[in-house]
Amino acid sequence: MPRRQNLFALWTQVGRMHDVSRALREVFAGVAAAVMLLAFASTASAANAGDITLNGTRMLTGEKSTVTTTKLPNGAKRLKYEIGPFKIIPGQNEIGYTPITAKPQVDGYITRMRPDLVYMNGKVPRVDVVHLHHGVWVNLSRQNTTNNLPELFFAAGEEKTIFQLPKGYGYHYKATDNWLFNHMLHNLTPVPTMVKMIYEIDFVPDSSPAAQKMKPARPIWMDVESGKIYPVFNVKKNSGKNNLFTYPDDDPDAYPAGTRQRNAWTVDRDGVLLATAGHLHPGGLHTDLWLERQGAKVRAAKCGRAKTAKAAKKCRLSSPRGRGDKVHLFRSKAKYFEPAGAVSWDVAMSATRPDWKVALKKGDVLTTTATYGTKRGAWWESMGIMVAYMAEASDAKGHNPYKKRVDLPGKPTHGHLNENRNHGGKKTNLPDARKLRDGTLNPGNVDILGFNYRLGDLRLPGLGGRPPVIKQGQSLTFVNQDNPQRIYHSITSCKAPCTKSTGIAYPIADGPVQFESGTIGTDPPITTAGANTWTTPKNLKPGTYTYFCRIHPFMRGAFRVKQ
Ligand SMILES: [Cu+2]
Repeated sequence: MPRRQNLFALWTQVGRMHDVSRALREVFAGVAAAVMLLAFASTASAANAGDITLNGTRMLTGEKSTVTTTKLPNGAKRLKYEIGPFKIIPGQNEIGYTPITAKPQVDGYITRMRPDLVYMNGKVPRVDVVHLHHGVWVNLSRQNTTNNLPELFFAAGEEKTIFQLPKGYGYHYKATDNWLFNHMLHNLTPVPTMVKMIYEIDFVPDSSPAAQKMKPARPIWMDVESGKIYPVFNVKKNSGKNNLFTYPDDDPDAYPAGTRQRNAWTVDRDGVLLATAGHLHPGGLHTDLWLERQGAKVRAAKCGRAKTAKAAKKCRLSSPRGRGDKVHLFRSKAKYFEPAGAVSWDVAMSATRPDWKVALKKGDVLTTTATYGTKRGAWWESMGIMVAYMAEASDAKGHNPYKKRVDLPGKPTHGHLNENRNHGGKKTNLPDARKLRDGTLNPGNVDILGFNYRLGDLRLPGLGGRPPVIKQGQSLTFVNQDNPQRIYHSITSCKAPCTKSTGIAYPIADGPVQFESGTIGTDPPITTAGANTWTTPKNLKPGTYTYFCRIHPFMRGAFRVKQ
């Protein structure tokens, strides 16, 4: 398809425009994205067997998708659909797009969505084997309220948040809408596999009596990197204040001068926020939603007249929280089931309770932030998203958040998931690189080929397994020779000896000296560094440095710097 190639060429150019200002590049990226999504829109309805991806050739999806129906007491039906299957090749870690053809045949309201990822036999893959980096449900027939992308109305990462609207509200769906699934599925092993995406929706058809009482809600997509195709940011170890890093507040370069404040949205008309839940990556602690209203003032807690200490506490707890015209609406908290703490995907995000409802006025400004803990490690390519839903002012009553506290604790949307059981961190036979004899002296390049670092790979025998040595002030250049297979790697510092078993909580980017290559690969440049090589910093002090691959965490290596 020539059209796709052109599109791809455009995309590639966008990635290579290093000499053009970042702002301009983003404009180009936005245009490329819009063009691409429009192209998909025109083909989506015709495609039963969707095999459209960014690269055109990678992810084959099948023709059949089954649906199961369960009747719910309130007149809704619980429908289960499949997207895929997806063939994911070893080490795959790319963004793909697939038309969603398995969806309701009639118009109606969606009141709840639950995602899952399964093998062909229905079993849920272990998260340390096949990993759902993200899946986003896109309605190409509408536009996002908060940015120039098509309407994003549901998303799932490995935390698999279940989304539910308060009773009486639904996302109004039209059978003629074209849906697209934007996914990043990650195969952490060198073995190809097949998976399907499952999504379960509670659906009230327009023809049912229950639909007469339903009111529509629209998605408000809040994202700290709103509008970007790959909306990620990096969190460095020990960054922020007291090992807490909040994006964008703690990153002065988050939104360079002349660019848009991506985490903000100016409310376009009066309405009521109905629900919200956050999306984070490992290391993330919470996402927050804030409101600013010109001329408004957070009502101060006047608890001095309370008769008892208990009454005073109750008074304080019911008072709105914020300062001046900025009030806190909700904190979506990451509840980690992970025994090692906030370092893995073994987590559930909290969502608002049904009575949360918040009245908004036209001209209000909503903002979102994402907070990560930085004591344990760096968190490269992190996300901070809050998906909210809003009803028209005529269809709902909401609380005034300046007068009444609305940011009460939410509820995790699910418990511990079985697929998150392999935490890693156990003893292995890998050698401690600090005790190994010197390897090759000043080799210049270190190839990465076939999931091995060819010099200094802790899993290799002989010379290949010994750390290559450079002199202080010199550097090593890693070359990804797996790039032609579209397999990408990273060189990410990890605390020595970095030899424990691989799992969802190990290894992490916890090297005392931080270095990070980014995802080295050339294509597509949206999710990679756009370069095939990476050179170590020249200012490293003498010592043995251990590292791993973020994409394939079983890959471990070391190099040595000498005086
Ligand atoms: Cu790798």
